[in-house]
Amino acid sequence: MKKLLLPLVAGAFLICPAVLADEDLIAKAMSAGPEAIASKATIMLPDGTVLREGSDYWTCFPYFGTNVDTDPMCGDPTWTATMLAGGIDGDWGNSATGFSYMLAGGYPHLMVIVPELESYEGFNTDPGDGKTWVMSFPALHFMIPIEMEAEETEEEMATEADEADE
Ligand SMILES: [Cu+2]
Repeated sequence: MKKLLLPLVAGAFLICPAVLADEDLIAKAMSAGPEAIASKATIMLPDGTVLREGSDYWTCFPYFGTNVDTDPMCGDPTWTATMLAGGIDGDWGNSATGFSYMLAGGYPHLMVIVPELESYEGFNTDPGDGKTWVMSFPALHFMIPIEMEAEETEEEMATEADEADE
């Protein structure tokens, strides 16, 4: 009996994405971009399913490919079209310049893809050192760190309050 249960449990995990409520997916997608962008953006799943119609400029995704644990992203038309054409694992082609926000992940950043970039030798590849970094997966693109000012200010205020208490 136990042997039968294991595959059933594994199967339940596989259908997890479908179980996530649309509101949760939309909220997750919107967390990737600045409020002014996210509030008007089209919310889309990686397979092209539209969860919420928006303007035709920014499109926010709650995750990439089939991995719901990946960080959400808001892309401009070039970025969105490039991603939908190649998928997260595909060859994006780098045929045009496009921009994308990833503000909700471990390293909040802006991403830029550029056309016909043949060499990125010498560019920083470490996302943790505060510099612009370059990543070649799934396609060559630059990442620009962004500090989340609201959170920082709250932290600073808390620190200042602590110091005032002492
Ligand atoms: Cu990124």
